[in-house]
Amino acid sequence: MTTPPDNDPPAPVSSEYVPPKVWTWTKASGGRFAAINRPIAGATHDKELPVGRHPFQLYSLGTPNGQKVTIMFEELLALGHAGAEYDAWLIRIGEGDQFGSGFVAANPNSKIPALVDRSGPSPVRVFESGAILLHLAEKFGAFVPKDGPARAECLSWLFWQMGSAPYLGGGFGHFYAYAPHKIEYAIDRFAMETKRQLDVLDRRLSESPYLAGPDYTIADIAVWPWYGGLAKGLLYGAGEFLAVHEYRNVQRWADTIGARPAVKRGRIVNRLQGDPKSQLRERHEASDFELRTEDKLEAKSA
Ligand SMILES: N[C@@H](CCC(=O)N[C@@H](CS)C(=O)NCC(=O)O)C(=O)O
Repeated sequence: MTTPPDNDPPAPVSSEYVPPKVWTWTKASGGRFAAINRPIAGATHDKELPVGRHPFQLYSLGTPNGQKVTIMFEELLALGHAGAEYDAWLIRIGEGDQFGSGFVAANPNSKIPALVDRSGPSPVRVFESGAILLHLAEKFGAFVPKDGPARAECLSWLFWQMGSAPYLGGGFGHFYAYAPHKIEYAIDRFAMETKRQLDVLDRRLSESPYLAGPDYTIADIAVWPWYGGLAKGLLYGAGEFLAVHEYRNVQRWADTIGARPAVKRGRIVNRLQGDPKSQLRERHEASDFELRTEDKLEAKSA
């Protein structure tokens, strides 16, 4: 038997999937999101987006990516920026709302969150949660340092989140919680990367109260819904598996941010899961927080 040279790929095990020459979309991939996954972009149906009376129109869902933006709006309003009033419309991604023509015009990538800024002479679309946070931070001069090393640090952590969270959500979360089969190789690979990312955060937060330094910024607002949720055992039921309690500095930071009143409000907007008392399906007025979904449903059916 000859030893293969180092650069040869390992020989496939006989039961292994052998990719064809050209991939084709012949069957649903299985798993939790099989019904909405497709290999082509663009709209599947005509549907205009509703427009409310506030300067900002947000089309979203209360997932970690959606929460970033509603937390940002609630923080801006809490700071006294009345110009940050917003309508938060519910986009049900499980039902394909993200493929309606109006949504695709707001975000050609067909993913929540999508924002239409109507505060100026003509509407401006903004998509990708990081771009939305930066757009709002610059517009209101809040939650982003103006210049210098502090700004560079803030943007570095903001973009760290954009690059890192797909390994947590699309990688670890998908294979640990949603894939139709448990594949050890995939879970192992992404658990390792997720723990490495938690350690990156933990080390940074051992030297600094917030990610960008002494102040709470859009970097924290972007990272908290993903990694704060993970640290508190709220994502994928994976707290014990990943031993999240070991990341003490992430725990401290997650608790501090979670206690902010604006965060408590923002995280329940457009939410469809969990305790009905902590779901505010759409937000059009500040007073909507006083009357949660369950109470509204009861009031309607009475
Ligand atoms: N990088 C994007 C990610 C957005 C994203 O993945 N959104 C998901 C929900 S959390 C979505 O809309 N998925 C619908 C789909 O893939 O069809 C951002 O930060 O805005």
